[in-house]
Amino acid sequence: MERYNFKEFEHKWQKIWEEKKIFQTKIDKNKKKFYCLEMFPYPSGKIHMGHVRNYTIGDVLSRYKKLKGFNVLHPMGWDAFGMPAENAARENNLNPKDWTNRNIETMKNQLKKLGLSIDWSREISTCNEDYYKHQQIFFLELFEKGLVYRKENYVNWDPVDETVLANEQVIDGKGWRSGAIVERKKLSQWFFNISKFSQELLDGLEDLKKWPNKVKTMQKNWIGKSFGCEINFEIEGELPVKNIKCFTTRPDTLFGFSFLALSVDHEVSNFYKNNREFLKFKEECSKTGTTEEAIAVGDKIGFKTSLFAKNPLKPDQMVPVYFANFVLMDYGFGAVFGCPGHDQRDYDFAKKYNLEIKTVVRPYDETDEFKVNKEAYSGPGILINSDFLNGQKAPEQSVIETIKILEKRKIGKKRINYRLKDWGVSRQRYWGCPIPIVYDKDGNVKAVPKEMLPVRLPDDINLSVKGNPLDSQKEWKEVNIDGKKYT
Ligand code: ANZ
Repeated sequence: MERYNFKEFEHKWQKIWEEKKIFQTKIDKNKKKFYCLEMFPYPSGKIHMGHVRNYTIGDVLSRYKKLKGFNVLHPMGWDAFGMPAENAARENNLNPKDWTNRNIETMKNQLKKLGLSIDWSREISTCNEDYYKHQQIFFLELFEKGLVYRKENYVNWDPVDETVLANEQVIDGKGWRSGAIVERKKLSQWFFNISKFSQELLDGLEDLKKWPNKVKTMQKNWIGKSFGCEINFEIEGELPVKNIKCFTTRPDTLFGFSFLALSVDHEVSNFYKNNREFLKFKEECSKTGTTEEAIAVGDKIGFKTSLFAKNPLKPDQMVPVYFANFVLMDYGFGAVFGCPGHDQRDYDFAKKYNLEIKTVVRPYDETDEFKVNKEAYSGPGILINSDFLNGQKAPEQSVIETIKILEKRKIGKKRINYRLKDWGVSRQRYWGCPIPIVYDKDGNVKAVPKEMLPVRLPDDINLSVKGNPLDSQKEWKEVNIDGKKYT
């Protein structure tokens, strides 16, 4: 069996590159077409077979296009910032920069040995300041246009890694890397205002003619457009709460209303912040996990408030207001009107707390005597037990008709909701691109002037402190802009 001599192999390739410079990208103006391939690995250590497989595909395409007379650009990028580098550096008593650059060197040498046609004169690394300077410029341009903003938001907090986790990184209520029980924490964070473009993103899917339908459907669901209305419910009880707004896609089921449910983070929770029972309940809720899937399959639990909500279409009916674990704070208004007959989550909740289950929609092939049994009925049909709405076709006709009535009576109005959320940029740790924003002594935000960019990460860092190592970098944190002090 033939054995490869890698040293010889590497040497041979290096010679070819150096002598003939065959992979230096030169643009030939006579060639009409331009073809670009790109790879962007995370420099985790050494390359593995997954890299080899994917990069071979790029290499084959690049060579093929070159032979076909295209101008080919085959660059290389390192996605080099991120927490794993910081954690690995901490474990190995190294600086994240050294750890990352060492990995880049190793992986680069391995890729060179493979003889891939990468143009190494076109190499970037996201942790180099000549790269992240542009990232900071982009950030400031978005900031100037109001497309990036700061707000307080509930986040999944990993108390061990001391960082924010995306919903996808919370598995069974625990941090995917540390295994610690994830807490919900309110933090002030920066957001990209991507939800402003929800409709545009949705429309843009139509232009992606060659994309598989499966992928387009996933994108569509991710954007998640819902047509419905907001309803302003009148509230009675011992607390100074007069109204609560809910978003609903099924206002036509209002005659089946039997409770109103709030997220544990809804502003009404402020009245319960010293209530031991409520705090215990809130803790219980955080154990369910924070993803929509976890909430959907988990037990539905509630905490009864002293408030009651009035049915806007049937003013003599008052229903109890609960906090419930299945209501999300960051969708609609963080409040839901419960209709157990026609929504399964509401059905499970009503069964557990012995609340009324009213049938207000019957399937087309049933009589008006139809009663939901064992599970909610969410299919199409005819409205029943709904006074002046009886006989309407649900949902296509009945939803629109009910919205008209609610609008006329000034109780609600038409609303389109998107599930797509603004993109939070979490920077609680050291090894990432510094956000080019500073604060004056009153906490007011100031953009770092572009001439002062890049805001460099300090090299000399003590990783053994708990939390964000940048917090203890006093000298680095304090800056003087136009004679004024900022941090
Ligand atoms: C009452 C109702 C009756 C509903 C019924 C459905 C069926 P999509 O389609 O995903 O937009 N909802 C509203 N805000 C919520 C929140 N913050 N957390 C959890 N659920 C929330 O879903 C819209 C429906 O999700 C809304 O319509 C509301 O329940 C619920 F027979 O209102 B519905």
